[in-house]
Amino acid sequence: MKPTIYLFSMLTIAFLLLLGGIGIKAPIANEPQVHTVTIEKMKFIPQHLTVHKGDKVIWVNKDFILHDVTDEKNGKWTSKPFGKDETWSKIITQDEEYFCSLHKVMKGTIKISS
Ligand SMILES: [Cu+2]
Repeated sequence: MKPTIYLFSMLTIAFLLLLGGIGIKAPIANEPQVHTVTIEKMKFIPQHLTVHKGDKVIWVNKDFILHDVTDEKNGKWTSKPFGKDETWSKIITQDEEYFCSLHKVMKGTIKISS
């Protein structure tokens, strides 16, 4: 290999590595976030949550009794009951109003921020 070709190859590789490095470190603007709602003392905390479309919400049950997370408007989705220290998650693509179908006073909302 001629020295000039060798040098050019090394520079190209270095440049590609640099690009790769930048690519890994650069924050991805629309990377989905994960939000946690704690279920404690018969409440969803926070009760009202704002997320970006495509974010994931994880509900964590800290009570000793079973709870669920159910679509309040038309019952389109439900977590089914889950117990202490168990979790359930959902990808949020629209505004949601939910409740615990076992304890209907427990309510929460999720709003998509624009
Ligand atoms: Cu409940």
